[in-house]
Formats: sequence, structure tokens, C-alpha cells
Amino acid sequence: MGQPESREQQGAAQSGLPPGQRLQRGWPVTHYGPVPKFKPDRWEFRVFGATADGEKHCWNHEEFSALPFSTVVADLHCVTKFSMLGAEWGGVRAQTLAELAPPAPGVTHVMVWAEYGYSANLRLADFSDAQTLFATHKAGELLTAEHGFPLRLVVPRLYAWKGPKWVRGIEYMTADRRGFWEERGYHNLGDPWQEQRYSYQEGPQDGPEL
Ligand SMILES: Nc1nc2c(c(=O)[nH]1)N[C@H]1C(S)=C(S)[C@@H](COP(=O)(O)O)O[C@H]1N2
Ligand SMILES: [Mo]
Repeated sequence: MGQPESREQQGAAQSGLPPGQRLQRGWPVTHYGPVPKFKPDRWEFRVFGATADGEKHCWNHEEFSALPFSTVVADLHCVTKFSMLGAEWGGVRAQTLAELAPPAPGVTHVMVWAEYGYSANLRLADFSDAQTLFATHKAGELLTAEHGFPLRLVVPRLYAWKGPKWVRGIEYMTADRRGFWEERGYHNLGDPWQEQRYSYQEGPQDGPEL
């Protein structure tokens, strides 16, 4: 069912490559730490923090798998300078989750949490973008363990570290807070088209003090 990589890589979802990026053949695996083992009976996806109703919202794996399915064609840009173009991701739009478990009015940012405490912070506008997808599939096939099975976030407009693999939930926040890489030298915003790679490039408005 999966499309060969060569066909996928013919088209970019955006026009061309962001500055400083080069095209990668195939799909490398890039992450920090070990690949977590999926435990279906223990897995749940949680929406917590400043929710509109003040409650925590949870989906087990079966419930999450029944949520409306969408596809998004998106490019992946790793800050280490390789890009993969035109991948077709399938899964649940962040917008859908934000409708099912809405943020309180004061929410400005979202922390996305993954296994082993990996996290990435996003502005609510980036999270709520129509292209932002909690992906279960790529090219019509389930994700493999090393690429984030059972669930990873895809945020096409930002560097790929902003899209946690093995994601387990989101926290609505009323102020910005740095995630895992944003605390360790990477840019708080991470827009590849503006080449926002490192925290030393940040302006005073770009993020909380380090
Ligand atoms: N949980 C988790 N997610 C992660 C990472 C990580 O270290 N841990 N690395 C990120 C980075 S830097 C990149 S480039 C992409 C790589 O995704 P891939 O291995 O599927 O190509 O995953 C992102 N998601
Ligand atoms: Mo990366």
C-alpha cells in the first residue's frame, strides 16, 4: 500500500527547501533516547492543563483510533539540516482534538508530551493550524516503532523536533514554557523558513528567558 519514497519525494508540500536544508533520500530515524515499547492496555492520550471545562480529557487507544481520520501532505525539516519532502501523513487533526477538548480562553501555548518526558512547546496558533496532525500513518501504513508508533505529532510549518514521536498528551498553558530541546539550545519558535535553529538567535519576544 505504501508509496515508494522516490514518488513521495518528487513534490514538496511547500515550495522548495527552507534555507540551509538539503534533501534526504529515504527516511532516517532521529531521536534522543530509546524507542519506547507500546503497551496498548496502558496507553492513553491526555488533554490536561487549562482546559475550558477544567477537566482532564482521556482517550484510550481504541477510542483514539476511532477519532475522525484526515491526511496531510507535509515536509519534514530536521534542524540538523536534512529534509524529507511530500510525505503523506494520516491521523487526527490537532484541530479535532481542540474541538473535543477545548482550551480555556486564556490559553496561549500548548506543551506536547511524549514517552520518557520528551516535550515540545508550541504557540496555540501553530498547534491549531489545519495542517497540524497527530499521525498514526505515513503513506497509508501504520507508523513503525522507531518513527513514533502509535502516535506522533506532525507540525509541517516548524522544525521536526517540534513534533514529538510517541506522543501521549497535551497540556494547555496560559503562558509559554520551554520544552525539551527549547531548554537545551534550540530556538523557542523553530520556524525553518526563518531559519530559527538556535536559542542564541532569539529576540526578546521569541520566548521565556533561559
Ligand atoms: N519523542 C521524541 N520525538 C522526537 C524526537 C525525540 O528525540 N524524541 N526527535 C525529533 C527530531 S529532532 C526529529 S528530526 C524527528 C525525526 O523523526 P523521524 O525519526 O521519524 O525521521 O523526530 C522528532 N521527534
Ligand atoms: Mo531533528
